[in-house]
Amino acid sequence: MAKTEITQVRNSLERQGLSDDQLKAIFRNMLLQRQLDNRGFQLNRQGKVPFALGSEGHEALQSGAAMAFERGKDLLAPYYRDLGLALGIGLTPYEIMLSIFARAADHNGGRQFPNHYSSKKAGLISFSSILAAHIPHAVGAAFAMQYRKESGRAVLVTCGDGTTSEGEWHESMNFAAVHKLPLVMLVENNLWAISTPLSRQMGQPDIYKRAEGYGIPGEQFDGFDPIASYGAVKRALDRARGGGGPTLLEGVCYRFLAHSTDDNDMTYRTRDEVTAHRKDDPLPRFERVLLELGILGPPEIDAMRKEVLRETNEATDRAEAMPFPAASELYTNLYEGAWEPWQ
Ligand SMILES: Cc1ncc(C[n+]2csc(CCOP(=O)(O)OP(=O)(O)O)c2C)c(N)n1
Ligand SMILES: [Mg+2]
Repeated sequence: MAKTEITQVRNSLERQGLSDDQLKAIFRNMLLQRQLDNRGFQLNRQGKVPFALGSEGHEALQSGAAMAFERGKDLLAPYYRDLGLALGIGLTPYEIMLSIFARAADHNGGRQFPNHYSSKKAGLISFSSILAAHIPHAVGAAFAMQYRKESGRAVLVTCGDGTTSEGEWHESMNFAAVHKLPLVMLVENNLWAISTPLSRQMGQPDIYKRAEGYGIPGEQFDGFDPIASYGAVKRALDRARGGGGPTLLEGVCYRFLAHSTDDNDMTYRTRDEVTAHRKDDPLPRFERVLLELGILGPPEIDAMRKEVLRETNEATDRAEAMPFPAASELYTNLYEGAWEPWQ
């Protein structure tokens, strides 16, 4: 690794004020995210879950962003690829596994799509699979915070690059800008929207530049660097919490795996392209930074890896042993009272 990369985080200012413990927590989150990701794919191949989605390549972006989230105050309106954000704001591997296995004890009663987490306690808003549908909800939550004069709070809403082509995305950004809402729109630009590359998605590939059109601040950062992500999200959330209005952020990363277990990415992109991005894999890159800085040594990293695997195994076994929702619950939370649609 180039020496300059190390010196970038050597002093506390460039560490964006992150303590050693926070840097360790970020790395641990990244390891856990990748382990749980892999487990989802394994369970799918074993025929135990019908579907899994990976966030490989998004670990740095999400774990850094989660460190800027204030638990008990802020709200998170994520999208389906936000495993690291969910873990980073306090969801446990067991809660993640309950969602993947669609068990009754899941916060959505095992009735949501896998990877669509929610947690009232953690401030994680339940979201839809319909791209961008959650963004007006996030704007509504930010409007409520402003209306109720709840200063010191903000909404962090995320989406992928492809989702920025949706009408709701524009409408939400415009409304948030006009009303100076406490909102941070974090776009996780992984260069693909299933099989659609960025070049077929938009004429201007720098998504953050659209901020100027809304009259709000915009910032782009290296999504493979968790410290850069933390810094950008922290600045934007602080501004939003202090009444300074919304910000558009763009973290540039890469989707290393296929979109989900349901597609073969080799039908629309080349192995060479994926390999070229792999050399920037955020996990080994951040590990080298922590080793060079002396924040973690090889034995500690080894122990952390084992602990993360143990935690993943335990969460998998525990969730798998739980019951599915009862058939009698099929219409629960859908229809008022005891009304049954077939009557
Ligand atoms: C309105 C709508 N159109 C299409 C889809 C199908 N779909 C699901 S994910 C996806 C790609 C989204 O790409 P992006 O926003 O870049 O997020 P990424 O999956 O790359 O993280 C598409 C087209 C959908 N869920 N909703
Ligand atoms: Mg994408």
